[in-house]
Amino acid sequence: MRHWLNSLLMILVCVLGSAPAPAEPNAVALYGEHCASCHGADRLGGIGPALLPGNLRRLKPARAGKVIAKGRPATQMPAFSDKLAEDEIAVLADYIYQPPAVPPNWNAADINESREITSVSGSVSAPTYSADPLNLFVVVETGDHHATILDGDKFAPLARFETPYALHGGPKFTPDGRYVFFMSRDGWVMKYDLWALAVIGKVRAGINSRNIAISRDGRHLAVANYLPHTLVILSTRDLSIEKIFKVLDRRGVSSRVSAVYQAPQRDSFIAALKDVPEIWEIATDPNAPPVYEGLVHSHEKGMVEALASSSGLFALRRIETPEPLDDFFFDPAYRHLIGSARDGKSAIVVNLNVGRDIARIDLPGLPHLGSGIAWTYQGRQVMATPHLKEGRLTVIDLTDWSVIKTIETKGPGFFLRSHENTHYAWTDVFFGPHRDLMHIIDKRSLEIVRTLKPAPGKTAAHVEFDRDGSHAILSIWDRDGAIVIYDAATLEEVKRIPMSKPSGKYNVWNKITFSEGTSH
Ligand code: DHE
Repeated sequence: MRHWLNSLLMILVCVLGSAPAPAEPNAVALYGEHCASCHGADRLGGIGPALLPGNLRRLKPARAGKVIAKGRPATQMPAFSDKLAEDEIAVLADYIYQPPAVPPNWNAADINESREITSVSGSVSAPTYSADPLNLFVVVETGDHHATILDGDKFAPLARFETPYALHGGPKFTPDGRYVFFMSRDGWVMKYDLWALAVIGKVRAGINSRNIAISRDGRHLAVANYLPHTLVILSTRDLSIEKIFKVLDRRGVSSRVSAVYQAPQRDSFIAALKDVPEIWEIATDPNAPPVYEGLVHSHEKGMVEALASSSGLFALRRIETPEPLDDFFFDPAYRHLIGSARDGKSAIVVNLNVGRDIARIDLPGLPHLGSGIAWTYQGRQVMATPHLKEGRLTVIDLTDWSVIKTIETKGPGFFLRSHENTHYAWTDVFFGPHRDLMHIIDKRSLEIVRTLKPAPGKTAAHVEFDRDGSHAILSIWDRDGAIVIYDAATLEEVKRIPMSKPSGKYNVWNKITFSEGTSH
């Protein structure tokens, strides 16, 4: 009997073992059939965003599966749950986080081919509305990838238009305040005419980009890229390429560019490099004096070149630092910068004139120096920075780099804002259970004097003042969000306008005059 049963079991094991296994869904084929038409056969993006690991860093893999299944409301991303089985969705969600077999490139030909320009100089000779063109706000709404132009006196929208997907960083304005440039994380740069209230054109300058900076004279726009490792300079006139820097340090090591900034007093761009211990300064003055670099190792040519030098427009000066530095704060004279050290616990002060580091400041809790602002406190110039990992604001004396006060907050913050004409600085509590709070700090006492809760349960973030500093505008960071306008002196709410996740807002006057209370 036992023998008979064993034989039966053997037969069953053989039959089951030889049954064909269900076919594994093929990610490449599924991608080609369902995704490539919008996101590009090479995953570099098309109507939809690029689907590469670097571009997806802010989307958790578990969430990616949900987006494929359910789509994204208010975008062109449809739901696939009726077309694809669960395992097919899982395979696709995994596939888009795999690096492509060949690292994608984006060269001058790709940039040129992407360029679309409708009109170079704009179609009007004066603003087409009666509002003060220098007191407009540009509000970036990342909820549905639009921007709103707001009259800064009446707080009434003048125009609303579609932007490239996932804008990041502040838009940059020409010195006369007429044109504004936006950048998306997928590398698209868009030019908009604030007089005609019309899009002028766009170009894709990279695959995964960080931010843009405009030169002091408003002629050149620098684009910082993670992918490829380039810093691209465009003409602001027609978005054509002026120069592409392949980013290699003196030893020939390639690097991503974390960010690029305008240094107005120096007439230059300053770039933070992510992977190498160098800061780059690029002249935007056509008469810039020569920069001698000494012996330079040329990785590409495999040799040492003697006394490399450059002068004039786009001359490159390299400042070596003890370690790669990120996320810069500049003092108001642009003589020094403070950059975050790798350990997330300290910052390094670099004197840009002499070209070397001069101090290290203990700043535990990952300071967000890019959001730092400066003002005068008891006759001294100070700056304050929020921290991304700890609930505090640190106030630093800009004359001796000492920490003069730590202000405890209800949680880690992201942005900090003020204006020359107000005694208050506004800082959010971006992360954690208190993300719906906004602290108001008196710049004279360095104390929190009021805490607002504009929309319970919803993140309150990013404040910008109007031209004369009499009003502060705050964002309710939600798809079903709003901007809330406050009287900057009484701290009372004046108006609320519904918007779709208004991530940041930017006042033309404060930007073009480099107001000390705002980002530049
Ligand atoms: Fe930003 C500005 C870097 C995540 C919203 N952010 C900047 C700038 C840099 C930077 C270098 C300055 C650029 C400029 O204005 O020219 N940001 C980084 C990061 O390294 C970080 C931490 C990780 C990353 O994913 O890149 C990061 N940033 C975010 C977000 O998650 C935010 C909150 C939402 C989003 O839209 O991505 C965000 N960053 C912003 C905003 C600004 C910004 C709104 C412009 C601030 C300003 O007032 O000028």
